Amino acid sequence: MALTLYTNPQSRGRIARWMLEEVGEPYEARILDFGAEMRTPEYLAINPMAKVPTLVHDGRVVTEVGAILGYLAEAFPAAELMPEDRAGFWRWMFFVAGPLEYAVTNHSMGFEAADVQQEGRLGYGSFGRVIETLKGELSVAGLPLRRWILGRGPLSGVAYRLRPPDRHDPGGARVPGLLGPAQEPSGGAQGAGG
Ligand SMILES: N[C@@H](CCC(=O)N[C@@H](CS)C(=O)NCC(=O)O)C(=O)O
Repeated sequence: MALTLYTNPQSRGRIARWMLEEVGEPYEARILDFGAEMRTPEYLAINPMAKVPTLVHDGRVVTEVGAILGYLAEAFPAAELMPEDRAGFWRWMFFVAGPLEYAVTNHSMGFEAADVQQEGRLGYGSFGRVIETLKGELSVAGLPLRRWILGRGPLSGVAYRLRPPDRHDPGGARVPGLLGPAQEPSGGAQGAGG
């Protein structure tokens, strides 16, 4: 069994690395610098997107953070990283990898849909609605996403876009307006806070 993660500490790769730590199996982390090291013929043969992270497990390549997280959760069931609620797991995993990822990225670059027609064409609609959807899910005790982020149950990579600080990157950025990692809102189950 061989697990290799191509990554960079200042990248989404730290999300995959966090998940690997949760899996608990030995793995090799190959740190690639941005730029030339991600564009060598050897690395492009593994990931033609020239991006990190890339996981290689026994010769099989998995790219895309969400896919890596889902793959690891399924490949290592003993780590109990995939909750019984598969519907919630996949729903929120794809929500984070799709709408949340691109809403936050576009927002950070100053791009917003000009009108309701453009919102209709964007898979995430609007940044505001994405954040409100996430806040709504986090604010209701017992719902899967909130439990995975804040609760004591199995830690799930579905929280990955929140980028909690960890020992690989203590300064991880957070989605604005959401709770930080592992903090219960004051008043317990009542709200996601600001
Ligand atoms: N959709 C990819 C995004 C990966 C990605 O954008 N990685 C960035 C770092 S966070 C990267 O490798 N950038 C290097 C470059 O484009 O030169 C995923 O989810 O894994």
